[in-house]
Amino acid sequence: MDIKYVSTTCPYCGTGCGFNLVVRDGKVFDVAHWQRAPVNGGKLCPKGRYAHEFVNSPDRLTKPLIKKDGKFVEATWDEAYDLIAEKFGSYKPEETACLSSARTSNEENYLMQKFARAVLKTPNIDHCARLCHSSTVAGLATVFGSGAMTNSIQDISESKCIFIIGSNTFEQHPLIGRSIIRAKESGGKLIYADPRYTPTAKQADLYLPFVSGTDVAILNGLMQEIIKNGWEDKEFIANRTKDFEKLKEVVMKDAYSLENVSKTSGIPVESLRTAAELIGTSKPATLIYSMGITQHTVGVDNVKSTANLMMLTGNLGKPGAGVNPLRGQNNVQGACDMGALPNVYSGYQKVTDEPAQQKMKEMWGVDRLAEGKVGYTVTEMVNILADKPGELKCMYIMGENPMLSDPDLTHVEHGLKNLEFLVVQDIFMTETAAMADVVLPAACYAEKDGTQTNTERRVQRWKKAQDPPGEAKPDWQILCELGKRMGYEKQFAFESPEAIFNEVAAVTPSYHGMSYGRLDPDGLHWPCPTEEHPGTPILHKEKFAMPDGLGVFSPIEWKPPAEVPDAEYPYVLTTGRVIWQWHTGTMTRRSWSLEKEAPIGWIEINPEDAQELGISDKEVVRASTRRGSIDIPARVTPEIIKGVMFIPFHYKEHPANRLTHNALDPIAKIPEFKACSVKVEKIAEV
Ligand SMILES: Nc1nc2c(c(=O)[nH]1)N[C@H]1C(S)=C(S)[C@@H](COP(=O)(O)OP(=O)(O)OC[C@H]3O[C@@H](n4cnc5c(=O)[nH]c(N)nc54)[C@H](O)[C@@H]3O)O[C@H]1N2
Ligand SMILES: Nc1nc2c(c(=O)[nH]1)N[C@H]1C(S)=C(S)[C@@H](COP(=O)(O)OP(=O)(O)OC[C@H]3O[C@@H](n4cnc5c(=O)[nH]c(N)nc54)[C@H](O)[C@@H]3O)O[C@H]1N2
Ligand code: SF4
Ligand SMILES: [Mo]
Repeated sequence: MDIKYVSTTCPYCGTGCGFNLVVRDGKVFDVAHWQRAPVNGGKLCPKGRYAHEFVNSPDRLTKPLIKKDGKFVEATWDEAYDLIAEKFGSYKPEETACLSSARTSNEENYLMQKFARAVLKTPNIDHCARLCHSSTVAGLATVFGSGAMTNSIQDISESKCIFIIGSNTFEQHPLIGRSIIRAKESGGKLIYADPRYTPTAKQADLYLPFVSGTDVAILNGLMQEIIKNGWEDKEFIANRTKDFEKLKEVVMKDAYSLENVSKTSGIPVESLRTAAELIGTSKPATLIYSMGITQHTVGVDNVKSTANLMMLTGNLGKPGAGVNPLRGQNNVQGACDMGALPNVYSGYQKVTDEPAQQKMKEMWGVDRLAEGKVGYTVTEMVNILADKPGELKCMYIMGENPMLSDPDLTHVEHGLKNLEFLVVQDIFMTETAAMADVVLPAACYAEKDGTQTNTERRVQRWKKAQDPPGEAKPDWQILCELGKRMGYEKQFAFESPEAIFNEVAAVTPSYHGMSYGRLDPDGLHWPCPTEEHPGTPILHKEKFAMPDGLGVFSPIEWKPPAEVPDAEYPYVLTTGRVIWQWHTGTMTRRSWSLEKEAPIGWIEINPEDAQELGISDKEVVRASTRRGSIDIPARVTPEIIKGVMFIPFHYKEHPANRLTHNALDPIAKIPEFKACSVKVEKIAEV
């Protein structure tokens, strides 16, 4: 028996834990702790611990499939490539679109945007960051000049006050929870604001329950109380920021007095006062947020408000402080860094910037790109497909499952059906792949080399532990073979992920100093501009990444969600996750150790609401919004605030996104997954 241990990085969340894949006779069969892993020191959450279980699932895609007369037929790679090349070649560039994947490596994302821009010449390239932290990228870039986590996971443990708003950290980023526990052990206080009393709430010293969609009011209220008591950091405000007076004008309004904020949000005045005092007087304090802040029509406003609070209290540029958006997918930070976005090349070099276009044309050896034009976002692509049939005709989706993960699935389905040609490249037959004309079988994380960038901007290695099943191939190899087939021999002549990474480093200023040799074993935090540079765990130490170096305060008024409760739809519906499952469940639902813990969906209902509706625990009820209805078991629990209901979006049997609202933030184009209006009814007995 031949056993080997291959150290690699977890394929689930953006924490970026390391572990060993245990390989027996050439097949991955277990995960073992890797004690010196830089982020997690060997500890894992259940998803990491069981990340081997789906790898050799009998459901893995093993052969290219082409749809003929409505049925999939196995095909050779040559047949599949020829068909894709012929079809994509027959459309105008602007009629085509690509979705890249935060589940794949940096190298693969880099190639996908290169394929879109240099081969298809289309500006339409995006990925699931749109549904996730696009408001962070847009919001923090305008106040700090850089849209990423300002500090490292490690230094959260040095904080004296941790304010978590809209992140269920202990379920969704469990190993970041470990840094929070360390901070608590040295006397740090945890404040947690969330409509639900989650496992994260159980760790809190102060819990603030509130109604979804009232975040700006709460943050403004806290700032008013801090200013009234003189707890603001006057020196930091004077030296490092601008527009404080504009902020003051808004937050000091009567609408944001603690009494009024309490009425808007449902948080008791006393709790708000205690929170303001803790945040205003603890040094250093840090703020952590995630989807509860970003997934709103006011997502960018919410993000800017979190930045206002931390600038006001001088909590930037030092250990234990910062504004820390926790990135979701394992490589969503990297997919953004690589330019799998409609407005930037890798390293956030703007596509509208003439010198950047010129540079990319030269580096890639092409005389034409999809230059100068910002492409469509994921959410815009779906809207155009549904509402303006014929404008977009042909789409290539790598490693995303919008038929469960996008808002308003009836609308998504209608849109995707309007496509003339759809390619889906995945490791399993998903709801989206089922609608495709061609399905390409990809290798998963355990079957390829590469890099991924975690939420704290740390670039780490993936290492190949086994061969892919059947004829499946790594995404990078598929993209190279297709690029060459479409006439771009030289541009896609990569023999290995390392060769692709070297090109990434050459064209991307924040990755210039990186190479595979330097990434082992601890990875490097970008920006890492030269081969000697040690990487940058903490951003904005002396100045912000703005032309004048100053952070910008943004005066923001609270606005309610796009859809608010009324007589017909009287409750707020919010959606999210559970520790045991991952998004559309393709991987976790094929991991028996995870699936058995949470095998079915549910809707959380406060006992008072349940009583009014005559609903008992575990009863199957009908939840309806203006978009659709689903039947789903009720979980009657005091752990959700009255008036708000919650559904996890993992379950195809009870798809939350049949109900969600496709209303978008005007800047980030992120949908309002965290608040719409819902009614819940008993199902008449038959
Ligand atoms: N187990 C597991 N872990 C994951 C994932 C997964 O699918 N499963 N997904 C990963 C990804 S891609 C992401 S983006 C992250 C997401 O990580 P989180 O953002 O932590 O997860 P969510 O459950 O979407 O939402 C977080 C919290 O927001 C609260 N919330 C609801 N409405 C509001 C509101 O209006 N305001 C505020 N402030 N809070 C509100 C919810 O009650 C919930 O507890 O998790 C990552 N980690
Ligand atoms: N209602 C509601 N909806 C939401 C959210 C919410 O909070 N509420 N959150 C949103 C957020 S934050 C996110 S990030 C999105 C996630 O949305 P998606 O990205 O669509 O969800 P996943 O299930 O992670 O889909 C990833 C796909 O990649 C495949 N895959 C895994 N590894 C590989 C690989 O190496 N190669 C290839 N080619 N494929 C691979 C998986 O099998 C899966 O089909 O969902 C969004 N949708
Ligand atoms: S915390 Fe995230 S990266 Fe770490 S083991 Fe769990 S899912 Fe994987
Ligand atoms: Mo996400």
